Amino acid sequence: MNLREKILSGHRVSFDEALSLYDMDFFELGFLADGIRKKLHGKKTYYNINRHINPTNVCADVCKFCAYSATRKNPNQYTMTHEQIMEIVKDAVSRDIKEVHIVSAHNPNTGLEWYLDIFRKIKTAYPQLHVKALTAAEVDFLSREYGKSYDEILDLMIENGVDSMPGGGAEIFDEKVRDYICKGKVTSDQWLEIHQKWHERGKKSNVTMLFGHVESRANRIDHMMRIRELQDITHGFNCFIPLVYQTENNYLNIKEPITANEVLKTMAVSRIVLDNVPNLKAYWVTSTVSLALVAQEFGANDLDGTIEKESINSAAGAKSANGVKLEDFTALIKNSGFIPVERDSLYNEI
Ligand code: V47
Repeated sequence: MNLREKILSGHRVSFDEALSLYDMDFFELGFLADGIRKKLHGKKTYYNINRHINPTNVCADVCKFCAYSATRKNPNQYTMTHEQIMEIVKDAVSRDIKEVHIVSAHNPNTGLEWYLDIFRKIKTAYPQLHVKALTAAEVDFLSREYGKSYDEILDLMIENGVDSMPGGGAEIFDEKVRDYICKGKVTSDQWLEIHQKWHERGKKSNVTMLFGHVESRANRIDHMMRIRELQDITHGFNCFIPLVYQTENNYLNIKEPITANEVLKTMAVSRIVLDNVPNLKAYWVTSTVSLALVAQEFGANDLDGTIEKESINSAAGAKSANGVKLEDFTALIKNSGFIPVERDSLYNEI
């Protein structure tokens, strides 16, 4: 059986086969990924109505790719009060927003309670609102900073109202690349361990991959393989999100942004490799809306959401600071030949 037949008949691909997909004819690769997408989701493209909140940019860690952290290139430090965060949430709820996605830098000055109490305050005021919060990188930071185990932090998150975990902080799992781009942050094994523990509590999460910087194609496949292996055990990842590296205002100094062709290939390869992760998100914030629409034909079935305010990727050059209008978003999906379907945070259709 050749690789094409193997994929068409639903067999799992090996590391070497996955790597060779990058050399396949571009449209053939797209066709194979699209076939898997169609089997799983037909022509539906999911989105949700969400609000990103990034409550502080003060960070104890130093990641070369990051333009958001206030410690170096960005001198404008901020830390929101809980009252300010609650104002944003109140406004979001009044406009029928279903999810808040709360991710912060690793601020050593706030205390553990500042990180956790806000979830309880949100849940108490708005029990129906889905709280997606704290990346595994933040969990690791809080555990180190406050002398608590991962188990203790994860239990505290649940007690305080966190519903699911976002997929940030995964970056690239290869240890050599990771050492170069974000030395000192949560390790790959720790990132996976934290998500495994979260899944063992019956909870769901997402998983990202930051690509288009110094990593090789083999590093990307290795990243996907490690996700596939854990997913076989826990089945806790809802969605894979390849994040296209944004080049501005950071210390990686990548001169040439990744090509659209390579982004689409990576989307398609991930749809084929991650046969046990149900959803593939084309995160328009980092890919641009236009490319995210094309990615729908290369395996992607989720375009994230309206976002409203975004600080991490827009600091590095993404045109996402003010989100997109819902009517525009759904019209774009329809006009590209797909069916926009609103979902909740756990991928139930609304
Ligand atoms: O982990 C930082 C990335 C991530 C840059 O789970 C950059 O639904 C590109 O994880 N260029 C945070 N990316 C965002 C994130 C996320 C986003 C949307 C949805 C979900 C989800 C998760 O942003 C970080 C890091 O990998 N990032 N700097 C940059 N220059």
